[in-house]
Amino acid sequence: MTKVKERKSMRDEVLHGLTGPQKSLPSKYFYDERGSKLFDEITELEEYYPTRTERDILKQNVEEIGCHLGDEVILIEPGSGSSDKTRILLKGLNNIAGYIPIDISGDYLFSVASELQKAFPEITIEPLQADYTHSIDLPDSLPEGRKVVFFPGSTIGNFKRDTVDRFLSVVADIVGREGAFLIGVDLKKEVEVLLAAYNDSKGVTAAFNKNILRHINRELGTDFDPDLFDHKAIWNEEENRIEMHLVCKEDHEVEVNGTCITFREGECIHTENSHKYTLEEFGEIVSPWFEVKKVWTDEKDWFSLQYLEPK
Ligand code: AVJ
Repeated sequence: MTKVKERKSMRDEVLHGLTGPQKSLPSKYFYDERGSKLFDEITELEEYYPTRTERDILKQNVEEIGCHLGDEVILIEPGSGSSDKTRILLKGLNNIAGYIPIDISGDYLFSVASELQKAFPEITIEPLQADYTHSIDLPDSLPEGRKVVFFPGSTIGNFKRDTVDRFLSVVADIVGREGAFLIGVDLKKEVEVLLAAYNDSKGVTAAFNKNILRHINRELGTDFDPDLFDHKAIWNEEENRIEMHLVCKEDHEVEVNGTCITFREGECIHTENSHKYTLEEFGEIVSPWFEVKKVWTDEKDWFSLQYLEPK
């Protein structure tokens, strides 16, 4: 039942994206099983600084982070995936009473949650399968405590401005007046560093980018040839973001659910945005809902972990 609904919406989104004046595909479709593995590989690349930098910031400041979070914390993580960075908090702090990982991919979510429950028997772990971009309905049976949303990875950088605003208001809503928001935000830096992070020398990011076509082929029965496209990552100066595109290498056509899509040589499919902020810009963006109370960064100021409280 759900599967049919998901398929239909993927087909609609793909068709919508490929029939506009600038072809595009939603970046969430990078992440099938192979895509998630390729992303894990990206996080281990020398050029891809965000993951290791954020992990170091968490490790080096875990005690201070704990002081800001308070006494009895219910940690809520939208898009929890492997809960990798969260383990640093669960291990390093003794004030976490509950952990609610939220993810769209149920099987993975429940297996990670049961593994975590074994590793941290004193913490109440209640996984929630949901698409957090729409809204978040927390279970009624939550343990008592201060609700803190944890959103690492600078995933907020992938959202368009209206989605950022919607997400911030959802977070403000679920944490309530007494809650808090702990978020990882990638910062502006030299363009060369940014470009290398999204166009690595081993070609892992290129494979990751092209995988979106393989994923769509498998789900929708289409016949995209990933070899007819090149990976491209650019810095868009006006929009303050890295953009990933797939550049068509020769004229061809692909049928999507009865609609023929024409590709011209040199034409691009826009597959991802990754916005980079200054601390000032980010503070401005969250200001209708949150006040930035504390910022931790690395010594190069490449990445930030920010502690926010509702206004
Ligand atoms: C995990 C979505 C934040 O934008 O840096 C990595 C995804 N794309 N390399 C990012 C990604 C290309 C990543 N996010």
